Amino acid sequence: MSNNLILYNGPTSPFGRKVKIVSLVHEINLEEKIINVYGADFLDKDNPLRKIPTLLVDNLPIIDSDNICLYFDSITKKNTLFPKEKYWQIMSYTSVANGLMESILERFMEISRPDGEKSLNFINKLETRAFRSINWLENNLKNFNDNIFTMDKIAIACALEYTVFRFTDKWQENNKNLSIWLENFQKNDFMKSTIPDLTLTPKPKLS
Ligand SMILES: N[C@@H](CCC(=O)N[C@@H](CS)C(=O)NCC(=O)O)C(=O)O
Repeated sequence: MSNNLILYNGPTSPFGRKVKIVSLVHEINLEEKIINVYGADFLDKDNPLRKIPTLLVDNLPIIDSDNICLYFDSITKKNTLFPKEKYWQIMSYTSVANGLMESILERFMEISRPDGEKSLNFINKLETRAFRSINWLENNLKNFNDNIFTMDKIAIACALEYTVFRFTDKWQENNKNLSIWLENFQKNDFMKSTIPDLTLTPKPKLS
């Protein structure tokens, strides 16, 4: 008998998009509940971090997008997105993509603060880290620009698109190869069907 899967997700989360894409690619049957995480007290008993995505497998919570992707990969009959020969590289590139998402998300939270509470130093640090990560991806493109379909590619594409949605597309001028790579990757149906609806952005809870 198969498990009952409930995925708590948000309308614009890049971490949630990554998980959603893996569920589509792996044809995982689940019930997705789009919630406003900033008011989701009910989530605390399963995930004390109160973050999305959170997956419930029957009563077992799986916390953090990477763990959820690995779980889906472990139950699918499709090809793995984490082939053994490239495992550590895939995990590390996925972590860079996650860090880029985090920088852009934190920057958005910081600029949403009222004047007087924002830290320009912190915003600068996050922007510098984001551009440094994108340049690094451009410089290391040959390591993930191959014909094997792996997890890092999904994470990198979600992170770059999120950067464009929430911050800037300026990086595309200086990172032409990465930009072309993204343009091609965006043609996948799973990218088109998961474009976030930014009009549904929940108002972040800043304290
Ligand atoms: N490391 C986590 C990060 C998830 C995350 O930061 N989710 C954000 C939405 S994009 C969230 O739930 N934020 C709620 C909050 O910080 O209060 C993962 O990979 O799942």
